[in-house]
Amino acid sequence: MGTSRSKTAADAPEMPRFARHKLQNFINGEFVAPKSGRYLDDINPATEEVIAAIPDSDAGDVDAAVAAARAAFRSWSLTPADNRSRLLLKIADLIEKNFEELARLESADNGKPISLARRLDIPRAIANFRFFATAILHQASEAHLTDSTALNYTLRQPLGVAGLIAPWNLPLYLLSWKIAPAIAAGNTCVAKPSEMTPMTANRLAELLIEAGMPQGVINIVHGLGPTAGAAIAAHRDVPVLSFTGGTATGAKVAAAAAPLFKKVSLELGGKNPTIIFADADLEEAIPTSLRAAFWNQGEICLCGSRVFAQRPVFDKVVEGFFHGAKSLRIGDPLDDGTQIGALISAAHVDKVLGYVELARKEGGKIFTGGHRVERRGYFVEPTVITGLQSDCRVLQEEIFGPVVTITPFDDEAEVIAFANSTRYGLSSSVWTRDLQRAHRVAAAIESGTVWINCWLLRDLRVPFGGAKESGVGREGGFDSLEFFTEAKNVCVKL
Ligand code: TXE
Repeated sequence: MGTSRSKTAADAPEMPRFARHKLQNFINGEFVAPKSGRYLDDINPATEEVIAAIPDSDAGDVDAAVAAARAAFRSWSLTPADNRSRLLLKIADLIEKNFEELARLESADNGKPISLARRLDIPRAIANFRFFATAILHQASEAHLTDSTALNYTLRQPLGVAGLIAPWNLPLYLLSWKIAPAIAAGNTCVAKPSEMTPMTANRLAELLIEAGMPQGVINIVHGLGPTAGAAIAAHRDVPVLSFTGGTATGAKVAAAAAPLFKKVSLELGGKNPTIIFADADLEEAIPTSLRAAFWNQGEICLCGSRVFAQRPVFDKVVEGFFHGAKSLRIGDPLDDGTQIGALISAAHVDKVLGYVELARKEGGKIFTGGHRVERRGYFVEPTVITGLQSDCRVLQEEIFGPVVTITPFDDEAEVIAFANSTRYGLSSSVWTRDLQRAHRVAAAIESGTVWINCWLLRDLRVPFGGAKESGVGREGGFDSLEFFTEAKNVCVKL
């Protein structure tokens, strides 16, 4: 066992190299070993200990999973919506029943504070299954009457085997965001969690058996992106792909999918602006923007990592961030009171601290933070940087860690230009009491989501996705169900 991977600590040679859990792929309703017999280490980022061995799957394992999903497709796609709905609701109930265990697994695997796993990750996984279980009971299809000559109606049919590739930052939250609509719509699927965070996906597989999910409808293959992930993306019998991850990886997935004309949804990176106008309610704007910067150690694609504060309130905002960041409690993710946990890997710590170093070189002032925490595990202090120009690399590239920049602006036109200056366009927050300005700025910002006087208020019915290099396509609500189905027009001559 044990080829190491990027999450492995190069600086922890004394760690015991054993695995407490040996995970297997979940194919056709059974747990099976990878064909190669090879396994990877799964590391707890807060302790640097190996907590599991996971299959190092390759194209052969993906072939087996796709074959199982294909075999299950006809029967599942013909299963009445009401029956599919009941099974999804059962899965949601089982996640709820095992809530605390799943929250602990997520925290140990990802390094996130358990309080966050309890508040965000696991509730959202439950909500995803419940939402799509009930959404399919309320779908209507369109009809178009061509004068008195023909009636057209639209059939929305599932596509077959969906390939679902998820990242490590919100493991069960994002995996279930893909699995639930895919199977609710009548597809079967092959899902790959990130190799960094396989634990809750593995537990989900056990719960699928308990729920009585028919064999082959949901298959879970573990392994690395360039092998297992790439095999899913390029598989001829996978006509639809939903991917969440980095922009560079998204480009590879899109390239693999293009020659086969797959339907593709890509949710990619972000460099999201938080815009605080001078008339904003700072009592609300500062703590919420602080949360937007540092929740999940800044490892959420929707994090507001570029704060722009209008000049009259700039000092107040910087002061608020300074005190707020310093007061965040860094510690054992499994402690109830911890607010900042560990980053995902040693390599990611290096990447994040590399950007802090770059900020210094670019002329920035590290107001607070900027260091690795002196303790075992991949902990980095919440970091607040000022003094950088909007076009420098630190304000242009996704850092994906507990690092926020604060930049002053003079007027609306200037801040809109700052906000739109990156290649990303995922989300943004605008803080102002002026309603007309709020609507104006919302319309002018190039991003898939604009939050006015709030952050991360998510209604699962709304379209979700990115503009520019933050993604392609929209998911959420009926957008997800449309994505996971193909529209067919039936024209009947009258
Ligand atoms: O993600 P990857 P990584 C950003 C963030 C981070 C960077 C890289 O900036 O620092 O991306 O993170 C699978 N074909 N985000 O390397 O590689 C992989 O196994 C098919 C933003 O961890 O994008 C995993 O399951 N699949 C983000 C998934 O893709 C491949 C969340 C995501 O991994 C593959 C995470 C390939 N060639 C990181 N290569 C967000 N938008 O939420 C990898 N994978």
